[in-house]
Amino acid sequence: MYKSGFVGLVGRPNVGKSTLLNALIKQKVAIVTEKPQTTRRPIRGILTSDDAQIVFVDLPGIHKAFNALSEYMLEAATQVAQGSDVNLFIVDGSAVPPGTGDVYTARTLMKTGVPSVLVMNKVDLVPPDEIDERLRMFMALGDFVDAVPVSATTGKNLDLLLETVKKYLPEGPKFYPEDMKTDQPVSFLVGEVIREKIIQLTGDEIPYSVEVQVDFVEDGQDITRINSTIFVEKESQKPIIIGANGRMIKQIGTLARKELEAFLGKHVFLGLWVKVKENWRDNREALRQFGYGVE
Ligand SMILES: Nc1nc2c(ncn2[C@@H]2O[C@H](COP(=O)(O)OP(=O)(O)O)[C@@H](O)[C@H]2O)c(=O)[nH]1
Ligand SMILES: [Mg+2]
Repeated sequence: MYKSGFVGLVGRPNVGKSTLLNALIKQKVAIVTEKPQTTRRPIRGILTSDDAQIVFVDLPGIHKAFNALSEYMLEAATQVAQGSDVNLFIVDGSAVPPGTGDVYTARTLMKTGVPSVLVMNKVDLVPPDEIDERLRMFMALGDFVDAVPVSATTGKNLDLLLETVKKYLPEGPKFYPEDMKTDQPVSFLVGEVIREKIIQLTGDEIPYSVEVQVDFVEDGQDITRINSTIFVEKESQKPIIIGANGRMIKQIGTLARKELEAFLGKHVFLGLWVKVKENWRDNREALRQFGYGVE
């Protein structure tokens, strides 16, 4: 019997959802940073094996909304969780006791009625003799069908997690070709890689204010030409992205280009531009233009 289905990765920001997705798929399909709320849209990663095709959906972290963008993020996460076949409730095992963010997320998950598996991530940071007790603390937050302690960074128990997920998947066909690991278009991945470098290289104020739009990806014989625009919210943020003598934007461009060259297997010419879109995170029209499906 072949099984298939959609599995939501649900949890508060920064518990390691995107890291876990990349580890399960064995390819970077979602960007990872030390800062919370990096993932803004659902990202699908596809894992095909002899007995199942699992479509993992990395979701924005569940947290209270504070602007139009975070309203979109919360709504997208909740909607996907409602439509999944199985949800993974991902928590950070190194952060106990569970916080209000975990409680709120667990409650949101329980309301979906979809079977939820507790996944306690970052066990590489947990003393072995405390694992069971911490699992119990998180189990108490809801009615979970199973619990698996894992480490997305060391790979511990990821096989066990896959076996557990398969138990709860329905019988079904392959939805995607076997060799497909994500259904995101290349241009989306390009924008995300650039955004990741900006988040990693700039200070506290910038990461959340940045949106990256890819203007074109032109695939030539030996070189891929990419033009991309970085949007910030205020004029005063432009010089931070550009840096003294253009050093910051150069560094962003170099790191992004190297990663994209490795991914595409080709030379990349990357043109970056910086523009201001006033207060875009609270501007529904701007959000729509940027492709966030806000009503
Ligand atoms: N020690 C440890 N760190 C992890 C693990 N998984 C993720 N992280 C780190 O936690 C941070 C947040 O990860 P990310 O995947 O972006 O979290 P997300 O916001 O839930 O998607 C990053 O700095 C990761 O490197 C893990 O299993 N062990
Ligand atoms: Mg993420």
